[in-house]
Amino acid sequence: MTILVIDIGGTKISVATWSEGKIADRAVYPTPASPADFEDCLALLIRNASGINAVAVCATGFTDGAVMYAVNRSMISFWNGYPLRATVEKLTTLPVIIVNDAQAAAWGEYRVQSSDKDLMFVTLSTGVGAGLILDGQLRHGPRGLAGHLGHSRSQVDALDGCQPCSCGQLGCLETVASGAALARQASRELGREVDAAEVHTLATDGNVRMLTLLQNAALAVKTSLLQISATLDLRRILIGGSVGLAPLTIQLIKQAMQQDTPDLFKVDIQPARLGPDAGLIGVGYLFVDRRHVTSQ
Ligand code: BMX
Ligand code: ZN
Repeated sequence: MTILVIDIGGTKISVATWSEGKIADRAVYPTPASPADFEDCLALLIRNASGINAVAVCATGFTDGAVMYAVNRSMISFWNGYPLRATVEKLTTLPVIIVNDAQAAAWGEYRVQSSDKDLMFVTLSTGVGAGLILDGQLRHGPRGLAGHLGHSRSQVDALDGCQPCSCGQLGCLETVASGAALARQASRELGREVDAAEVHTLATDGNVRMLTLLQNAALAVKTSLLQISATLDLRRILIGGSVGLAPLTIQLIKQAMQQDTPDLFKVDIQPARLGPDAGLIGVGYLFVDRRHVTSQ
C-alpha cells in the first residue's frame, strides 16, 4: 500500500509518499496563511501524487478526525473548526485519516522502537506538542486533546516573565520553550528580530545571553517532563521538532535532567529516531494500524 502522507505544522507543510514504513519524494512548503491558499496547496499536493491508495494527514491542533481546532489560536488563524477531512475528501475519493501531528509522531516512534509499551514523544517546534502511547495504545482522548503538554503551566518563567499563552492561560510551557517563544525572548533581549534557528547559532558560537535563554527553556522542559514521567512512570522520552532536534537542545535538557533530580525520577531523554520524519512516518503507520487508536 502506498499512502500520501502530509504533516501540517504552524510554519511548514511536509509531504511524502509512504510505503511499508519508508517515505520517498519528501517536499516542504510554507503553511499558507489563508484558507483559500491552503486549499490550493492541498489540491496541488493531492493532484501531484500518483499511484496512492490513501491520504493520511497529521496536523497541528486537536481533532475529532474530521474538524481541526486550535489550542494556540495564534498559530493557524482559520483552524477554529476547520473541516479538514471534508476539504481533503473534496479533492480525492481515496480513504482519508486526520490526526494531531505529535500523536502521529509518537505512533511512528513507537512502531520503530523495540521494547517499551509506554512512550512519550515531545515536539519542540513552532509550538510544544506531545503524544502518549500507554500500554501499546495511542492516547487520543475524547476530544483529541491528549498530549497537549505544551499547555500545562511551566514552573520556570520565560526570561521576559510569565507570559499569556494564545490558548487563554498564563505561563504555559509553550510560552517558554517553543520556537516562537525562543524567538520572542531573543528578539526582546537583543533588540532586533531573531528566529529560533539564529538563537541556536548564536548560542553555539558563544553568545552567553542566548545560551542562558536556551538553558532556561531546557530547565522548563525538564521540569514538565519530570512531572509527567512521575505521574505515568515513563522510562524514556523522545524529543523531536525543529527546535527539539537541534543538538544543543537535547544536550541542555540532558544536562538539566542531571541537576537536582533524584535518581528515582530521572528520565532517559533521546532524540526522535525518525528525526523530522516522525509525523509523516507515524501517520502512515496509523492508517494501516487504525485498530490501535483509542478515541475514548
Ligand atoms: C500547539 C498545538 C498542538 C501542536 C503543537 C506543535 C495548535 C494549533 N497546535 O501546542 O496541537 O501539536 O503546537 O505544533 O493549537 P507545531 O505546528 O509546532 O508542530
Ligand atoms: Zn497555552
